[in-house]
Amino acid sequence: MRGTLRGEPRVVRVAAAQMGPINREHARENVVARLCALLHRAADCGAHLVVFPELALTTFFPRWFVDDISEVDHYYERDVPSPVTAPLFSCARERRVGFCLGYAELTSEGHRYNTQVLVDRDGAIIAKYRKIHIPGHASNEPSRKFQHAERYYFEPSGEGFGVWNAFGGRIGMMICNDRRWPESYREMGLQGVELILCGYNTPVNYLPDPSQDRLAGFHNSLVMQSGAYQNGTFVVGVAKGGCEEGVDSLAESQIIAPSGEILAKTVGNGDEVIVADCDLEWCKNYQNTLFDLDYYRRPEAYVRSQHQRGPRTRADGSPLL
Ligand code: CDV
Repeated sequence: MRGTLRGEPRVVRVAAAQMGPINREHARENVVARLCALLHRAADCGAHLVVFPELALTTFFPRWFVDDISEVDHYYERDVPSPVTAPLFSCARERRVGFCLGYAELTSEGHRYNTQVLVDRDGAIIAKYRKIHIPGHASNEPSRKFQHAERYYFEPSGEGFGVWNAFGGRIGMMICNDRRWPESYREMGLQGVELILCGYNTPVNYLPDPSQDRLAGFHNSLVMQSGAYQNGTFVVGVAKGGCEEGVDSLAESQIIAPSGEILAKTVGNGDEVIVADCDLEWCKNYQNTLFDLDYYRRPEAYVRSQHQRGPRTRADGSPLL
């Protein structure tokens, strides 16, 4: 009979450090001071790892369009750590707390990515992930109340979803819109992921279809809980919430178990820390039973998933191969 074969507990105490708004005029130094304060709060709770939101160093600048992209170069980091972000790395070293941080990256070759790094308890970067599913639009849409021009400001990563040995387990990362796609979780599931870290900025008003607005929180939990359960992994989703520059963003940061249950969830939409003990051995209850991927998956039946982007049908609705 297939069983869980759980070993000795491997507990990572994980903190989700939700942030409230960052406005345009907020200096990077002040934002880093806020991040340090959150890291100290997490450390006071005994956390080993603290997860910050997507684009945690700046306002969510894709909500404005500029014709000359170089005008917004100041929102991007050329180096991390840099003199301005170094204090966060020092805090991490001093408190022996690792962290995961999202920011806009401008490479020396001129590429622009929406990026997240994983930093160990010695303050050293051990992994970098660049966002793959870039939502929104690529040109100015003046009829919108606000822009979501991520497809103008960022290129999609071609590096795929990595999983790294860290914090005594298998850690993966994804960023915001990635969490809505089952492929993100499954790519990491196939590398034995046990803990997925995800920062997000999710406007509550989805302008292309306002009927979804009332469901923003439901959809947020729905995708992360199902991704966790279907791959037997913990998922940590961390928001930059509240009303930032007139745009309301979803909070509801949460830490989800491999059972799909929510272990901790924020109650407000400002700076707030929640903590959960994540015993990575719990993943085995699912990865060695119902979701034993090696035993039960049927990749030979999933013929379209790898190469086909969207539905392809003939006029009569029959599938096109
Ligand atoms: N930053 C994001 O990726 N936001 C998207 C919005 C545009 C839907 C999200 O999936 O939450």
